[in-house]
Parts: sequence; structure tokens; C-alpha cells
Amino acid sequence: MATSAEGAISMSHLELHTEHRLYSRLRELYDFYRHQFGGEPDFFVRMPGRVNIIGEHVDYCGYPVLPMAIDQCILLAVGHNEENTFLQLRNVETKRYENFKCDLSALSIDLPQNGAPKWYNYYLCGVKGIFEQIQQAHSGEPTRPIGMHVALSGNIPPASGLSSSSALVSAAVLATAYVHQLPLERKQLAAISARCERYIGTQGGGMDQAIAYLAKAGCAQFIEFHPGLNATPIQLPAGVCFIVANSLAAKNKAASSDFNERVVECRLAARIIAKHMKFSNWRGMLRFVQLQEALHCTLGELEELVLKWLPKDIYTRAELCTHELEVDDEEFEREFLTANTRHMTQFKLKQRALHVIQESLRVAKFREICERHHTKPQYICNGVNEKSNGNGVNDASKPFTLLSQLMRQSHQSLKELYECSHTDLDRLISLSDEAEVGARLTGAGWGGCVVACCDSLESSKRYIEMLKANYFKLLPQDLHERYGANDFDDVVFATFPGNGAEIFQLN
Ligand code: ADP
Ligand code: NG1
Ligand code: MG
Repeated sequence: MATSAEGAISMSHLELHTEHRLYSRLRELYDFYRHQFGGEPDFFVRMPGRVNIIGEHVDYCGYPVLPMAIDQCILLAVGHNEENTFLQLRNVETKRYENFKCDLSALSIDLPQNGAPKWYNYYLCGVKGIFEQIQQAHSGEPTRPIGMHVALSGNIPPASGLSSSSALVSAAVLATAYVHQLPLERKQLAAISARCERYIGTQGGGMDQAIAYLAKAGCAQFIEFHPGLNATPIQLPAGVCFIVANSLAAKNKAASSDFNERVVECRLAARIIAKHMKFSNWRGMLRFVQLQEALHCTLGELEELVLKWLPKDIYTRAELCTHELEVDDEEFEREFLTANTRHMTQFKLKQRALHVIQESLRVAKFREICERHHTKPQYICNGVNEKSNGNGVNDASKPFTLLSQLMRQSHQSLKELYECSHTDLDRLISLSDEAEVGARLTGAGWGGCVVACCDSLESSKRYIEMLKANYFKLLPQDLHERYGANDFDDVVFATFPGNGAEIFQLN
């Protein structure tokens, strides 16, 4: 079968490497599957989470991002049954995630009016994405679903900005495509996964799904969305090491309107400028990247247009309707808002637009520094950078210092212009500042994780110890009990770029 399962590794290969970090989780999942469903799974899927190094809240505006895949992942064990059309889902965390069963010939994703969607709805988004694809390939004929048994094990901290949701949706896409023998390339799978995750309610830009499929071990990926999806491997400067620290303030993105409010503000800003610039198709210009392309201008020139046409700090809904867009309130709601942003009455267009443009400039600079200073052919993950002076203080000309500054600026902008930080994230950033380590929130924000840049494994160890002493060990008792057992190693850790999605088959 011509599928995306390139690079597939077999179970026997894993058995030869019992020290493999995945092994015990796969073994547990295999046993769990057999216990739940009474048979053997046909195959396993591994879908990684990601850490975005820089380029936050720019993907849905069409601008490039720089993420890498992390070790933490969603694993699926999947079996199929052509005799029926039932999907049965089981999660190894049985107390936290309930069992689910549905008939795929009447697939529906039921979202709550308030609060977080049920975990299995993320899975159903992926199934729906593939069914639509099959229907399209069969000129509109509905899909004949194949029954599936799926057992899931995940260790990406949920609702923490490391993209557990997209790993779950993308894993469902890959498993469903494989069972239904739909031959797809990695980029197609990433695009389908990005599109169908929007059924959960968030209007994401595609970064998470792209890196989940396109990641390569040892490098970050410069991911472009316009004019089409493209990933360029970026070697990080020798010795640079990224640390993830989870603030433990969870934020489910689909449970609130915060994420979509930012998307709406960016779309409005792009369209208002497009209208001022007298583009006849201004209503269709949803993303800054389209506007910039139509204007043939630089990001710096686009920034000037933002200041010229969107000078106010706050725009009310009434003035947007009357003065900027010349539409009535009903049309405004229909054309410019999403289901969960209909309540919006105030809009910060200048601030959001400035963040997107300046963050995109930072992504470009970050890439340039990496390319200029890459000296060794591979990412160092177990060595010490000899050039480090060992105390985290570096001379300003070093690439590490420049990268750290960009990360720091990124956080400042996310906090002030984009208003998507959290007091706990800001505390982690202050501690990082004091230690002269560049750090920023990663993922959507409003809680979740920070990512920090250290110049060697040695300095990263010191940084981790400092955060443990000054943040994690001071956490309230309940969090201490939950995460302190193994010295907080699951919530503050060094991370190294891994490979993208894989399918494992039993021999
Ligand atoms: P993230 O930043 O991790 O992507 P989201 O708010 O987008 O956060 O998605 C988090 C949701 O994804 C969780 O509330 C849960 O429904 C689902 N999820 C993540 N990991 C798992 C898992 N291991 N098992 C079941 N559901 C999961
Ligand atoms: P997380 O934090 O994984 O939910 C979200 C979006 C991304 C991107 C980042 C911010 C989804 C699935 N993911 O990530 O597309 O916009 O926020 O850079 O919506
Ligand atoms: Mg998510």
C-alpha cells in the first residue's frame, strides 16, 4: 500500500532495543489493547508533540514558524474489522478518559456549549477529515466506513502548549487513512489534519500538524504555509539546547474563545488595511501574508501601513461596522466572526497586527542566525559546548546570545501586544531573565509551557535546577504531590528534535 508510512519500523526492531524509551509504553499499550479488545492490533501509530522555538500566533496569518518534534507523543494501537462500522476507543488512562463507541456510518462530533470538548471528539475530528477526503476522491460518494478498535496512550502534557490536541487529531487521521487504504503523502496528511482539527472549534494555522508529520530528528523545521506547505530543516547552532518548563497552569484552547478572538482580530486587521488599499477582493484577504503579497511590500512596510490605517488602541464593534467595513451588525457577525466570538464588542487590531509582523521578522532573523552560525553537521545532544564560559553569561556577538534575545523579545510581545501570557508563565520568564537565559511562552499561551535556550547541556542542567528550586519546589502542595515524586523531571526537561509520525507494524 502506498501510504505515508515511510520510515516504518517493525515491532521486532523494537524488541531488539529493549532500552528504547518507547518500548515500555508500547508494551503496556499492546497488553492493554489485548485486554480491552481480545485480539491483536494490526499496527501502531506514533505522533509526536512539538515545541515551537519561535513564531507564535503567526501561522494562521500565513507566516513561517520554527518548531521541532519532541519525545512526548500519542501512541495508538489499531485493529480493524470490515464486518462492521463501529469505532471503539479506549485510553490507557481509564480514570481520566472514558471509553467511547460510535457507529461511523452516522459520525457526529458533539461539542459542549461551554467547557472543554470530550477527548474522543478530537479523535472524531481526524476520522471526519479522512472520510471527507475519501468522499472527495470518490466524486462525492459517501465513505463506506470500516470498523476500528483503537487503544491510546499519550504522554504530552495536555492543554500545555506542546500540541497534545494536534498529536491526537493527526494520529486519528493517519490511523483512519491507513485502515481505509487511502494513499496520502505526509504533506497532504498534515493539511487534512490541520483542516479537520478546526471541527473542535479552534481556527489554528497548521503549525502543529505540519511538524507532527514533517519533523526530522536533529533539526528544527522552518515551516512555510504560503503559497503552499513547505518544511526546510534548520540546523541549530552547535551546543544550543532547549529546555521546556511547564507552568502547570493548564489552558484548554477549545474551552474558551481567547484563541479565536486573536484569529478574528488578525483577520479583521488584514481586511481593513486591504479595504483602505482599495483591493476589490478585500473581503477575501483573511491573512496578512495575502495582503503583503498583493502589496509587494516588506514586513517593515506592512508595519507602517498598520500604524497608518489602524492607529487606535481599541476599536468598538460599532465603529468597525460603520466607519471601517461599512456593514451592518448582522453582516459583521456573519462574515467576520466565528461561532464562539459572536459576543466580541472591542478589538485590538493594531497590537495584534504589530505582534504578528514583528514576530515574523524575529523568525526570519532566528533562521538567519542559525544558518550563519551552524558549524557542526549535527545537533549536539550529549556533549558540552567547549566555547561556553560555563556560567551562562555570554558575549553579545555569540549566536546563542542573539537567539536568546529574540526569544525574550518574542515573550514580551506575546505578553504585551498579544496578551496571551499568564502570571505563572511570567514568573518562569522572570526567573529565566535573572539567570540570563532567553525564554518565551510556547504554543498558544494563556498558561502551559515556556521554552528556554541554553548554550550547553551543562548550563541547561544548572537552569533546570534553578527552576526546580525557585518555581517547582514552591508549588502548592497538591501539585507538589502530583509532580514532585520524580523530582519534577516530567515538567521541566531538556528536549531534542525528534522524527515525525510513524507507523509500526507487527511482523
Ligand atoms: P494542547 O496545547 O496540548 O494542544 P489543547 O487545549 O489544544 O492543548 O488540547 C488539549 C486536549 O487534548 C485535552 O483536554 C484532551 O481532550 C486532549 N488530549 C490530549 N492528550 C490526550 C490524551 N493522552 N488522551 C486523551 N485526550 C488527550
Ligand atoms: P496549541 O498551543 O498547540 O493549541 C495553537 C495552534 C497553532 C498556533 C499556536 C500559536 C491549533 C491546533 N494550534 O497551538 O496553530 O496558532 O497556537 O502559535 O489550533
Ligand atoms: Mg492544541
